[in-house]
Order: sequence, then structure tokens, then C-alpha cells
Amino acid sequence: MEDGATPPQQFLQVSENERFRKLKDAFISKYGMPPAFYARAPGRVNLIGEHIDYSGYAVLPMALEQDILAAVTPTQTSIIQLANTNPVYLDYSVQINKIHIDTTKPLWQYYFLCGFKGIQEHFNSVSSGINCLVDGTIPASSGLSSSSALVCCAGLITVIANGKVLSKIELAEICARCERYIGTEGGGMDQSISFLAEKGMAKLIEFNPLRATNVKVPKGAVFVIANSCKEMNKAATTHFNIRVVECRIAAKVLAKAKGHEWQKSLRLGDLQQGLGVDLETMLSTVEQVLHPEPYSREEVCQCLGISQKELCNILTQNTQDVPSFKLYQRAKHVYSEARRVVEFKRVCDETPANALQLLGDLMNQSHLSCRDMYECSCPELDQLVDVCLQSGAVGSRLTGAGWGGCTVSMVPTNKLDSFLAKVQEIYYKADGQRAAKQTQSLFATQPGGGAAIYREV
Ligand code: ADP
Ligand code: NG1
Repeated sequence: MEDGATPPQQFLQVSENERFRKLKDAFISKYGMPPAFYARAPGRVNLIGEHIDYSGYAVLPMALEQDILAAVTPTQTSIIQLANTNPVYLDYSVQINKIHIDTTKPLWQYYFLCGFKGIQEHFNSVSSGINCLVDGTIPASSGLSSSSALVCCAGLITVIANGKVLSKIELAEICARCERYIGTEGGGMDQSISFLAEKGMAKLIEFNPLRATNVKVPKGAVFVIANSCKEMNKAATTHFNIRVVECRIAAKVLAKAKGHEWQKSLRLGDLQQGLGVDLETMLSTVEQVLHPEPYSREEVCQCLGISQKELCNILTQNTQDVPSFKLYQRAKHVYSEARRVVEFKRVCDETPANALQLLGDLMNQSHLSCRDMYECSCPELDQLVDVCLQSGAVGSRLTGAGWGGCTVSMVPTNKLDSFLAKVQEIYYKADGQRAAKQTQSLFATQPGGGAAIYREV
């Protein structure tokens, strides 16, 4: 288990590192002074455990090399000045006591402000302004947590610029909460792995209390990420929050049927804990209590004995008008996916002779459940998973929120070259738009390290 020490501060010779050197030069041309420090927060790939963190269940991600890197100088101006090396993301500035996050328009600066605001609120106030230049290498809106890397980087910058100290665990918890200011009710997977990751290790991330345990994936295979080239911004659509509220309602309906306290805020994981039963029993309870037909608003109100107004209090701002809820399918996915995470970790720990096959099977089952029960896939992701399996992967699944974005595949090391060549041929070269993006879209990845601060020697 992690001890949650403060993110490491490292020293480097900026002139010897091309990315840092370019960022420093760009910072000087923008602000007329050198940066005082640099902050980095990585993206992640989730190996298994999709859409279950916000129901309280453990997930199994690893950090990527791709990250958000920012050059920063604290100032006495009380102004946050933001610029980005990618011209798509426009310059922005705001006074530190006039922060407003518009949940109807998820512009890039609002993710930064989420991180800033989280720390500002934690310490009641922060006084330092900042000049900041951001450089990101995580494909955006592709299920690799570019948004959380930006929020975490901003949180870390605010802590350092104001001379404060927080543990990695505290930073992860604050950043998980404050990313919700953008309007999506996510769990804490992305922010936790961004702070708690260690090079060479995937992590089992458990919640309440937050902890991270090393998971060593058996030798003989590599994880390959493939981008479907279809983007999906969580905060700009209702898909994500609809799933969150379906899980909340399913937990309440199941709890009421089992004579358990259901009025307070309750997640599917809290219910299992409260009932003191195993995941198997929760899956049978889903079969006994819930029906596969969608529940209308009226039926939910009737089941719970609540008014339409009380139902609205359970919903988020952007799901107030949802007409029906698929409770059976969502609960079935959550409890079965939680069980697959436990099984995946067990296989990694015990490494039986057929470990790779077992892990691959779990990944394939996870994709089917995401596709059919949770309905967070899309035709492009389903096609890409099929192509990856045909090309030699032992397991393949969508990763991250879904409805677009990336797949992660487990590929035997000795088949990696032919796998990459086949997927290029079938998925990317056959389509002009995908072909244009193919170099950044398909890559093998190793578990990377967590967020860090860098200073120039
Ligand atoms: P993800 O699955 O990658 O977290 P989201 O759709 O939730 O995707 O968030 C993507 C948003 O994060 C982008 O639209 C942008 O506002 C912000 N973002 C991602 N990468 C960068 C970057 N390099 N610089 C600035 N903002 C970024
Ligand atoms: P990405 O892939 O970064 O959009 C989202 C949530 C996670 C988790 C996954 C699905 C946020 C910030 N992230 O991740 O907490 O629920 O979807 O497993 O909301």
C-alpha cells in the first residue's frame, strides 16, 4: 500500500531535455521571465473495472507516459494567466477571487480552474497568482483521462505556488471532488492513479479509504492502446451522468426491496457493504428484484414512494429530463465488473500457467458487459475490439468512459509486431481520416510514474 507521501520534487537540466527546453523558451517569450518550476500529471489507461469507481468499487489502471506538463511562475498579481502550446486552447486570465466555472461549456480553462478551486477551498484561501503555460500529449476526449491530468496538474501547481503541503492521497481526493465542478459526477480513478502511480506497476485502486496496491501483470504480454478516432467529451454530453444516476436509483430500489435504509445517498457498493453479502449474492438480488425493461419516472417514484420533485433531487443538473432508466442492466454490469476486477488481480498475483488467457477472457467479458449492459461502447469501438482480437490480442476492451475513445488490448510480446501491422492495415489505413492520425493512435505502453514537480538545477 502507498504511504501517500508528497509528490516528488525532482531536479533536471532543462537544456538537456528537448520538451522542457521548448516549453521554457515558449514560456519566456510569452511571459518575459523564466518558469520557477514545472508540474507534470500523467494520463492513464484502465485495464479493467469500467464505470464502477463512482459506485464505490475498486479499479485497475496504470499511468501513461503521455501527460500534461506545465511551466509555472507564481506572481503577486492575484491573477491566473493561462496559455497553451496547442493553439486550439486559447489564452485565458481571471482574478483568483472571481473564478466561475461554466458547466454548460466545458472549455479547457475550466478544467484548470477546477483544480485551482479545489485547493483554494481546501485551504480556505490562496493568495498567489500564477503565469502558466500548459503542454499536453494525451489525446483529448479519448478515455485516457486528459481532463483529469489537467485538473491534477492545476491542483498540484496551486499547492506548490502557494507554498502549501498535501499528501498524494489528499491531492487525489481533492482533485476527484473538484473535477465535478465541470458537471460530470465521476469517481476517483483518474486522479488517484495520476498521483499514486509508480513506474512499472499497474495499481489496484480502492476507495473509502483511498489506497493503491501494486499489481504486477504477468510477463509475456504488453498492453496496446488503439484510438477509435471518435472523440467523446463527457461534460458536453449527458451519457456519463445518465449512467451515474441510473446506478444511484438502482441502489435505492434494490435497498428498499431488501428492507435496507435507502433514503440517504447510496451507491451500489455501499449497499453490498451494508447488506454484508458477496458480489454473487448482489447479482442474484439484481435478478430477483429488478426487471430488464426500462423503468419510467413514474415507476421509479412508485417503487420508492417519492414524488417527481424528490426524484429530481436524485438527478444531476443535466439529467433532469431523462424519461426512463435501465436499472437492471446497469446494476448487473457494476456487480459483474467489480467481480472481474477481483479475479483479474487474483490471476496477476497467483500467475497460473494460463494467466494470460484468463486475463484476456476477463477483458473480453468486460467489453461485452460495457457494450450490452452498460451501453457505453459505439460501433467504432466494437469494430476496433474485433480487429484487435483478429490481429492476435488475447483480450481487448474499450477503456475509460467509452462512447468513443480508445481500446486497450493484451498482446503476447512475440506477436506485437504483427499485431501492430495488422491493426494499422485493417482499422487505420482503410480509412483516410483515421490514416492521418495513425501514428499517435496505436501504441504499446508500459506503466508510467505519477505526478511530480521539476525544478531546474
Ligand atoms: P478525457 O477522457 O480525455 O478525460 P474529456 O472529454 O473528459 O476527455 O476532457 C477533454 C477536455 O480536457 C478537452 O476538451 C480540453 O478541454 C481538456 N484538455 C485535454 N487535453 C488538454 C490540453 N493538452 N490542454 C488543454 N486542455 C486539455
Ligand atoms: P475518462 O475516461 O477519463 O473520461 C471517466 C471518469 C472515471 C471513470 C471512467 C469510467 C471522470 C473524471 N472520469 O473517465 O472516474 O468513471 O470514466 O470507468 O469523471
